[in-house]
Amino acid sequence: MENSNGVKTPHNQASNLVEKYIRIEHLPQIWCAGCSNGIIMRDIIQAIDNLGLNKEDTIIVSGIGCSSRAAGYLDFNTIHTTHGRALAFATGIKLANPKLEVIVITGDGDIAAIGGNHLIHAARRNIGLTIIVMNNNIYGMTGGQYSPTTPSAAVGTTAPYGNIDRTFDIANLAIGAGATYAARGSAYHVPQTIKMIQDGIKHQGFSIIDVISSCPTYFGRANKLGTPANMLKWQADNAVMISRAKTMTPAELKGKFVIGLLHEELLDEFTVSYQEVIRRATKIKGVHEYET
Ligand SMILES: Cc1ncc(C[n+]2csc(CCOP(=O)(O)OP(=O)(O)O)c2C)c(N)n1
Repeated sequence: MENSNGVKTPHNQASNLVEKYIRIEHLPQIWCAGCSNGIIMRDIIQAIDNLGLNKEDTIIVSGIGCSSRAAGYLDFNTIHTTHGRALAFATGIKLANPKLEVIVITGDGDIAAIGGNHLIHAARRNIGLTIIVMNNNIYGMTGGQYSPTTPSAAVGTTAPYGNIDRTFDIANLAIGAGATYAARGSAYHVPQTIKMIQDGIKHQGFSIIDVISSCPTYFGRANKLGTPANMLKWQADNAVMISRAKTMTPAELKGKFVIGLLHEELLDEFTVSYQEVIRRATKIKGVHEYET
């Protein structure tokens, strides 16, 4: 859509994205007023649109949670699975047809608590999936229980006197497990996050983009973080670009979060290696005689 002068306005670009990629019949969505998940969902479809991906070959997989509801709103081939198991379903889809672009949308609880073991093994395999974490530091859907990314000392409904667990850094956890692309964005940093998602989709191997999101209803209210706008301002004020973070001391980085491309390397992708196994297995000469 264009305005009367033939210029594409941001509003019209957004309308185009809605018409192209949103299942209007599933609206209104369930997210609370002020939730950042809608911003991140828009980042995802903008990245897909920029890359010109074919809708039929783009598969969106999600688990369970507020964030995982995105799979229901997006007009691709989508599957809304079970809590924590999105990566198991995504792995099956990618292995069945490696040509598909398989994108997982998940929450911090879904990917790092109940789904934590799937995360480390999918990363270790370097399977070509793109994971986008809407990381709101809390279990939103079930009422604000603390999650693996709830900051130490923050309050949740299951930690009314303050969380005593140390938090997971999801991107670094994935890097440690073998992810070959890891980046961190935030709901506030829209253009940067769109670029990270695009690069993650293009990457040949396991990619994860940890996007800091805000949940004003549970996390914000319990921790007295103010309005949704205050929570976005917190992201703006406390994000540090990776290039700058490298020059800062741990004391200077305390309470901040690092954004940008955190890790990228090229290693054998799992479905490619698996095709090689199939090739060898189909050349069986006898029951115990395999080509080496
Ligand atoms: C096996 C199983 N255990 C627990 C639940 C309940 N449950 C649903 S969503 C959720 C937490 C979601 O948190 P997160 O993944 O961080 O997503 P958010 O809602 O914050 O986006 C839980 C515990 C469930 N549906 N299935």
